[in-house]
Amino acid sequence: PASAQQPGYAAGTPDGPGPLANPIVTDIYTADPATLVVDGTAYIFAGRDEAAPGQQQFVMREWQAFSSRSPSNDPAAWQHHGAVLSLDTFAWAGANAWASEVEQGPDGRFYWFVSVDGRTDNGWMNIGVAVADHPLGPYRDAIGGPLISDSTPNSSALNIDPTVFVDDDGEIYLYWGSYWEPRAVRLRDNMTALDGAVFEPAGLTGFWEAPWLFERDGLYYLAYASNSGADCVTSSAYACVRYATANSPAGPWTHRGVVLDQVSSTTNHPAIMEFGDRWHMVYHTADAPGGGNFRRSVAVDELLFNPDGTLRKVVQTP
Ligand code: FUB
Repeated sequence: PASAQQPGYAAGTPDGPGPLANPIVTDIYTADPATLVVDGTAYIFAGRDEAAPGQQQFVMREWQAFSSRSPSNDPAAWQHHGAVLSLDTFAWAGANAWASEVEQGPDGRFYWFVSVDGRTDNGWMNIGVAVADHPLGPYRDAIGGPLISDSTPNSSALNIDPTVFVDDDGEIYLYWGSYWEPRAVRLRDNMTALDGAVFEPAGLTGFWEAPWLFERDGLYYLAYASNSGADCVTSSAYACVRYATANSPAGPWTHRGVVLDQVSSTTNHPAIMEFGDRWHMVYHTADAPGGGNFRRSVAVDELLFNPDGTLRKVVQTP
């Protein structure tokens, strides 16, 4: 039962999830969370869904930031910093402030990798990079154009959903992709240039989109949205989160199963964070009042590991 798995996780009540629980933000709609922990502060960076009620398309123009020194699914645990990055930062971008991730580079600065449309239609997504001296900005365009685009050799069918990981040995990896085409490449120390060729990581069974790469006790994990398999979804319109493990951030990966079931929104998008002695799964749902597939809201739940390093399935706190 959830209360046994997650003792005291929700700060809403001493007995577990209470009225002050997911989604963590309800005054605006937020999606595609990314997490970062710096100097004892947890950050969530998320896109903002601005579709009107009933509008069946993404309307996303900016990214919002939240911080906490005691992260949980209690909305009161999170300070809201507003829009700290928008399409305006990228002079070459036209629309679609889709999924993103902030990672601290070897130079100590913060690099925000974003999915954006280079034009004003929905067909040409790119990965851009912004940089700042502080997680909350101010950010500026680090390149002046896309890091990854359709013209990047061997790029994905849809170049979205970047996840960046700086390993202890200094090697840096970027994973991204959608439409069943995961892609990976090493980055140079400056975080803004490719170091070698784009490759297709092996072993990511059922990959759809939304990769999240992290490491724990020398084992590498890649969580990702999948829209296939009876263990995953009731229909391919929805997605669960599967995960795979590897002995190297380059793979090859071994699929380990589903860590987060289908959620109430069609899209699913994981971010995973260690804070203190707890790990957290951050994702989005359609659960907020007035919510929907294009009016999503960020949720937080505890992520638990088995003694052998495999992941227990996340219990979704309503
Ligand atoms: O929010 C727009 C797109 O939907 C994201 O880039 C995907 O991960 C999915 O959540």
